[in-house]
Amino acid sequence: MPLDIEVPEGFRAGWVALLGPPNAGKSTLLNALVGQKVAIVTSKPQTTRTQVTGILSREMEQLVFFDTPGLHNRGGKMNRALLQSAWQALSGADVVVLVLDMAFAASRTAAFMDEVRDLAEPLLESDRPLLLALNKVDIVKPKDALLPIMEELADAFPGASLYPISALRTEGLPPLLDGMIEHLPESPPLFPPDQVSTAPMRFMASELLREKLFDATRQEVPYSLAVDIEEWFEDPDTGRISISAVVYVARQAHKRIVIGKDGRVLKEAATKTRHELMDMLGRKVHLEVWVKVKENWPENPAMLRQLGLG
Ligand SMILES: Nc1nc2c(ncn2[C@@H]2O[C@H](COP(=O)(O)OP(=O)(O)OP(=O)(O)O)[C@@H](O)[C@H]2O)c(=O)[nH]1
Ligand SMILES: [Mg+2]
Repeated sequence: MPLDIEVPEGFRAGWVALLGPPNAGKSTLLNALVGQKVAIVTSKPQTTRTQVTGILSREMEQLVFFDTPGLHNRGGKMNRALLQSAWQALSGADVVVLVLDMAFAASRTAAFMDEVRDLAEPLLESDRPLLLALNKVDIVKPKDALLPIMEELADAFPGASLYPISALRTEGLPPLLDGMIEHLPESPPLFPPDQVSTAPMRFMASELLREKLFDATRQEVPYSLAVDIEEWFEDPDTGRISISAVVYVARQAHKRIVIGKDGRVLKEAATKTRHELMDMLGRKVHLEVWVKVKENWPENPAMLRQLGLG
């Protein structure tokens, strides 16, 4: 629903879906476009698990971005739920931006093109305006390695515009933004101009803690982690926020890894999360974290629903 406020003639507002393979840099791009952190980023694939929104308000435009879980073809109940959430973003979008990892494309072109061709059909069928964000060009050497790949992409996505960018270094973003804006409908803003995300702080807190633990653990452990905020209390006198979080893991052995020797892994993750939250909220934060084993939760539909993943 557009907001009922006065705006200049010709104001545009709409929804932009950021889609792409795992680890392509979708969340990094979202944060770069919005100008602050609204989505968590790690070096591991399959970090994002839900549709995350970020809002960019400018003088004449408002862009509402959906960041989505990476598109891939691996099984499992949780993975299926993640894929569904990514493809859902397509139906509500005015423009679709397919984010691709050019460093991967340059080093393993055949594997890259196979992955990308699988995405072409549903994207072209959706009939939405499609832009290709060719990400991570900062680490492609030599630069002319990009040219043959760009030709193959232009063949695979007839009609799509190509934008070489570096989300990490915020390079090449203005032309990409202009490309998105071209396809937005004339509309008043959809959200108040000072709002950067639709996600509540509670969700942000759980995501930040998951990001720190995702980074600190290896192999299957990060994928068996989920964070639930059980309590959020704001002291009306002091303004201090007390948060109680539960980290769910799928096995007893994972619990030991997440806690770490003398509790060090968990303590460090909680401390980093607390500091980042205090910066975001401008308040004192007290954070208490528990780790619980929920056997095989990623295959448990009730648990997936409780965590907002089903
Ligand atoms: N060199 C370089 N690295 C980048 C760039 N953009 C993202 N990265 C890195 O790529 C990794 C994955 O970034 P994310 O933003 O989490 O990727 P994603 O597409 O959201 O991944 P999923 O949520 O797992 O699907 C991180 O280590 C980022 O720092 C870029 O432009 N250049
Ligand atoms: Mg992501």
